[in-house]
Amino acid sequence: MAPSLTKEKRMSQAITYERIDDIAVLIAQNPPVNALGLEVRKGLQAGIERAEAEGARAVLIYGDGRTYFAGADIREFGQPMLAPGLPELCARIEASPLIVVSSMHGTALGGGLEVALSSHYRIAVPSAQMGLPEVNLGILPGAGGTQRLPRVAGTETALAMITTGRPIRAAEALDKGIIDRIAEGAPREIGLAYARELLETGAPRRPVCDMPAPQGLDFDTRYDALLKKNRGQLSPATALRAVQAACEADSFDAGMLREGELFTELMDSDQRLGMIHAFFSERAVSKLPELKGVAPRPLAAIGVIGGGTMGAGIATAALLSGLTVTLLEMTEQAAVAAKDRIVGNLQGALKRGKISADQFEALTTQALILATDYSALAQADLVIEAVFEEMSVKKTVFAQLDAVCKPGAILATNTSYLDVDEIAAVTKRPEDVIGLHFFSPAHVMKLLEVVVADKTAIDVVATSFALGKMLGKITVRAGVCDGFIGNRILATYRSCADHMILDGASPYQIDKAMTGFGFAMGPFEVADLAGLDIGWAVRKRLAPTQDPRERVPSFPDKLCEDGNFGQKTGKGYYVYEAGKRGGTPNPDVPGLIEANRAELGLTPRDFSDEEITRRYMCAMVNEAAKVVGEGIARRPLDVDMTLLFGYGFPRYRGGPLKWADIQGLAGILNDINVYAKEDAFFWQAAPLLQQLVAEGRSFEDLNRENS
Ligand code: T1G
Repeated sequence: MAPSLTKEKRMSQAITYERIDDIAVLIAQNPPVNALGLEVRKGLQAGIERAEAEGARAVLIYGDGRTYFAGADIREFGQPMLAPGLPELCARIEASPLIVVSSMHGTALGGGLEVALSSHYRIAVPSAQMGLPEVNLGILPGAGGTQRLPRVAGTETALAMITTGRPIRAAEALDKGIIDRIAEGAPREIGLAYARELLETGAPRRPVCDMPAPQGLDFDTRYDALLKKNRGQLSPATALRAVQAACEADSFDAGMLREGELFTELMDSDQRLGMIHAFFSERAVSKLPELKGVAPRPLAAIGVIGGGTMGAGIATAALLSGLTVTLLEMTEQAAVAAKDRIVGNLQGALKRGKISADQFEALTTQALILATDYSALAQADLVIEAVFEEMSVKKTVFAQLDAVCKPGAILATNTSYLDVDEIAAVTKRPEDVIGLHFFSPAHVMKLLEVVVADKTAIDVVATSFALGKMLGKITVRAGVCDGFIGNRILATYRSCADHMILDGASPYQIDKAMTGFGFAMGPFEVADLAGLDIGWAVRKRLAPTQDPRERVPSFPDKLCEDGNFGQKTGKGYYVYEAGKRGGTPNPDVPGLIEANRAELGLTPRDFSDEEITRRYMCAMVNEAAKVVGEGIARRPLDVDMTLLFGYGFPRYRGGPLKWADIQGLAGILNDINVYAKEDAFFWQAAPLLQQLVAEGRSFEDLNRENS
């Protein structure tokens, strides 16, 4: 007998109600990701109440479009939560006398999985993913996830999912008892079939809140380990305390109360502000108003010139994204060495399960082509030059490319500092020239700076952003200046660190202070990793045009003159022993510093970690404000994403300019003016910073005005 269908009715703007025989169906329609905003919550609550009032025997909840609920509506954060709140809605769903079934597809995340866990039965399509990623937003699951998930999946599984935020696939969720069934088909059909079966078999309601409290474990040890592992990010360790409450509280409701307290604590934290800013900024950074409606040029086959670490990394990233790569080297031997590097990178991807053995075979034998003659690049859609960082070498390469590449091919340079306009000028097609600044290792680091030169055509910019998306990069638009966005700001906060050393601090104290701030590595550990010879080459290049008022230490050069380039030579600011992680302070360094101070007649003084951090961050913010003020970066969020994805800036602080807003710009400007009394040349306050303080505005205001 055909099911009888009651005419559908919208319970709210985002939820549609249907009745199919004994089953009330609640369909979420809140694109793009069915976020659990107010209208969705109201609609679900009204739908449950209507189903009960109209004598339905079961309720099916599913999402239209690409996914089941992907969580609370993050845009509502920071505003007063309007009723029904998510915790109350989940309690209402769970308490319903009817059987409630959730049918999941796409990404059931955060509040979405919490709604499913408050349902009595859960079914999913095989490709569905589910998780509680709230810690990645600086918060924790606040609608019962920390209380219900450990009850259905056990404490260990719940802790792993909640403190990492990592989603799992349906098969694992079934194995862990998080869902009851996997079925092929559309969420509506599999959901209806499952609900009918449950009714026909007289399946009972199964509120998770009635399940026994989960098994406890040594939470204190885990808490400390989480704090250490997350370098000061609070949400994972705090979320652990909420799961602990699920195990130790006298009742489910008492556990929910504790979850709510901890949730509010994190919601009111600066870290939540930083991480939400990062969430929306990493999505906004590649959306440029000027690219609206601009069609990218075709992109199927690219060329890479230079097969060193950088070139090999770029080629690897391109191969992994499905592009054909012709790698040009000067000699057969160099080309073979480059291939070995690329094959090594791809073997890593194979080991991590990112590609299959067949894909590995195809990439290394078909998609990658080696060449030693420029003519091999004649048909490439885009060529990326990654040769030695020397202007004359770059110009020679671009003159050759100009001669051989087809009309419409994009000629890109991977320079880290050099003037892209000057490079473009050696070609007859400067409109086709652009900077594509990758970060080492290029197949791992997420950041790509697209450096737009004066004559670069807009569709070349659009194609570069399309390439960034293909490669899975966070792509940031930068203007031309020495070091573009990231390296220019790096040079400034590194100088600030060197100045503090001349005045009494030590490289090791500075590294400790900045790892305490949340960086994975301090500036001197990073310098040793990147190679001290790179900074040395930059200092030599800039020395002829240096302003005599600039404080320039000599100890870094002395270190290099002695052949100490960091990890690659086993010695730099630290000494590295083979097979050992990290280094130990190089005993020669203090002597070099003392000699430099004596040379300059400087008497060292003590620095606290707080002062070191404050000066370091003020230098970073001040230079970043100049970069935005000059239009090298379009918006402050462009700088924040550059530092997050290219320079290890702690995500939970949102980026240097978000940090500055949270700290208060007036205080930062005041400190800069105080420091300027010691060194008026270095500490010249950025005009934009002065303007924002004078107008009582913030960097966030600029983000809003320019998005
Ligand atoms: N709220 C509001 N907007 C959202 C959103 C959300 N939860 N998720 C995505 N968007 C927007 C996003 O900004 C973008 O907008 C568009 O949707 C497409 O997203 C109590 C409080 C779901 C895996 O953390 O991880 O529940 O840029 O580009 O790559 O415990 O979005 O087009 O204008 O990312 O396919 C927990 C966050 C919330 C999931 C899809 N949930 N979202 O990825 O598309 S906290 C999350 C994602 C919570 C409760 C707590 C991803 C995605 P625009 P997109 P995608």
